[in-house]
Amino acid sequence: MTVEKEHVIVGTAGHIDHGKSSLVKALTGTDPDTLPEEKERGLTIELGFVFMDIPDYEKQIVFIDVPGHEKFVKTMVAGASNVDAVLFIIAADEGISVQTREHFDILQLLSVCEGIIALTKSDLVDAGRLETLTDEVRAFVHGTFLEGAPVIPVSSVTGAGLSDLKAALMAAGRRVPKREDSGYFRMPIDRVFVMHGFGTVVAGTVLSGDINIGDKVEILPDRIESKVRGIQVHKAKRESSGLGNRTALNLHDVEKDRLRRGQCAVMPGLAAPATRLDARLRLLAQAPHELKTRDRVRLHIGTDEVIARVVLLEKEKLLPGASMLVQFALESPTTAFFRDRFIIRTFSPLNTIGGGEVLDAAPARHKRFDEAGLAGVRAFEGTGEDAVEQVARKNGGRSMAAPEVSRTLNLHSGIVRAAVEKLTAAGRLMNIAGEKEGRFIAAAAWQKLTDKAQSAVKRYFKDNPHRRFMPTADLFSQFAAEADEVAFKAVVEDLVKSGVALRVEGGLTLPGFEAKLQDADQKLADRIEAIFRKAGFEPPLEEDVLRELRLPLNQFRKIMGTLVQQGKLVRLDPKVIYHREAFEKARKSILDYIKIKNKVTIAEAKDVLRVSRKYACAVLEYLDKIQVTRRSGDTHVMR
Ligand SMILES: Nc1nc2c(ncn2[C@@H]2O[C@H](COP(=O)(O)OP(=O)(O)O)[C@@H](O)[C@H]2O)c(=O)[nH]1
Ligand SMILES: [Mg+2]
Repeated sequence: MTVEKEHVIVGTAGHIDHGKSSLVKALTGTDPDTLPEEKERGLTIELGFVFMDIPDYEKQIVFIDVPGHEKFVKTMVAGASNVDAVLFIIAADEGISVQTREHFDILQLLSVCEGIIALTKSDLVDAGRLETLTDEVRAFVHGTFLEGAPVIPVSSVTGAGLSDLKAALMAAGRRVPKREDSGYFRMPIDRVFVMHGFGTVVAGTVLSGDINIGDKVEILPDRIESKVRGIQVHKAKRESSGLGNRTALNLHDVEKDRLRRGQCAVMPGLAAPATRLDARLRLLAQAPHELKTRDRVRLHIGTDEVIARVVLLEKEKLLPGASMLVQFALESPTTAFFRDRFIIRTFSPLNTIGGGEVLDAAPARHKRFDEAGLAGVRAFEGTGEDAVEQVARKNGGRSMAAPEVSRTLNLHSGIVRAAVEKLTAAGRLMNIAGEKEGRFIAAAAWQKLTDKAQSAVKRYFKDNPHRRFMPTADLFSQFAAEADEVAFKAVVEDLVKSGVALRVEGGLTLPGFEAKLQDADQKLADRIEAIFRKAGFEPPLEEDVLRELRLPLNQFRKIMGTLVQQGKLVRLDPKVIYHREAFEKARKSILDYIKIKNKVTIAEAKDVLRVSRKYACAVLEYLDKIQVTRRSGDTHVMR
């Protein structure tokens, strides 16, 4: 396998006709404008991708050349959304122009933090003009990420300044930090094409994880499942590709017309399509007007563009220059992750007016101005730990493990594990399944569940004083919607440990609680008990007792159930019920027999108890069931 040089993705930016594409060509020898229409009109329409070969350089510079025309800002944003650095271009003759400003706003909103400024067409102006423009540009970028960036006059026509620019690009490339890797494959798609003999291809920059030939991928938000048939990096075939690399994937069995820029190729199951986004939105100071709730905007995220309504969560209006927590209600789904950057534009005129950071890509609908809800959204702005805790809180009583949180936040599992450890130590998460499995729920959810379980158990015995215990399944059914089994078991464990409830066979009871029947029922119960006591090892069928007592079926069942729950009667199988005393006597006789003979058969049990086969079977099988004995071929032996 060839080891790729680490890619440094450099996006061009700047006003139309300022010489962006010409400069990329002058630097690399390759024209980024490849479409016939682009050549004819001398205008960049599509993103152009050009690799710059510098043999002795340890990294691989890749240019994404963007269109400068105002009609194609959308394409520019798709190109700029994942760059490592910008080559910011201003023509020496024209100076700072409309899209110079707009592109610069976009770069800042997308949090690009490395760049170089090239003053192009230096051959058209004199030294004095270059000097004044340099001052102007320095003032323009003052206080931004480009404040200390080199400003280099160049000419693509004469070649002046190109070697300085190349040196500056290499230095900037070295400064670009390695991208943080969540480890989960994700690549926003910026190009889709069909290659002869290769099939349908999607291309983009890998933002996290690795991809190998044969891997399954999912195309979001459309949930198209496919498999990687081939991989190309830098126009060469590869077995795999990874973080930061410009990558083309040949997809198995997907028609081109189901694919488009804006989709995202991910590890299958990594995320659900996003239909709402919680975010911090900042409005540019020069935005032409304030934003009101329910305003419609174009949201550009990753390489995608969707239409959304903004719900302002904190105040009635968002003023230019201010920021606020918002929820975007998307008119069509997109793909988004925690901490993704985005920009928003208005419809007409088409203007970039703001941008920000995604906090929650799968939020519930929020009530506006609701402090409790807002605190949850804000948690995603805090430390990584706050975000991890908030993911657990959102999950309520459904327990999670670190890898699930790691996928939800698209953060490396190591980071999440460390956060979980700290949060557990601080009592903000409850570890509920021991160290090994490491499942947890938020402490607040834990409190809610244990409180609810306590009152549910108490209420059960208040409502059902004739019951000796509450079946665990009855309790669980009350939690089915809000807790999973792991959390529920931990809650029950806690009830028992804290002495609120006692564990008995089949369920829970309260300490000191005794099942009671009402007087009339109690008299009947005594009669029934007497019938079974007297019957010894050969008790009657239930229906015979029922017939004898002439009771309504419901009442009879309730009394029988209570007698069984109270332990006065023992149900050996659906048909055979022994009085407790008879059962204990039978048990002793059988066990005494086994002690001498080491085993007992049904025929032997018949003789020992002097009963028919039916009863002998029932006794032996019940002893197996309660794990006093076990079956071994035709015999039963001690366990
Ligand atoms: N004199 C001169 N003309 C240039 C230079 N760079 C580009 N141009 C011209 O400016 C026009 C626009 O260039 P282009 O690279 O397409 O600009 P883009 O829209 O920013 O990509 C073309 O006619 C180029 O020939 C330069 O350094 N000197
Ligand atoms: Mg161009």
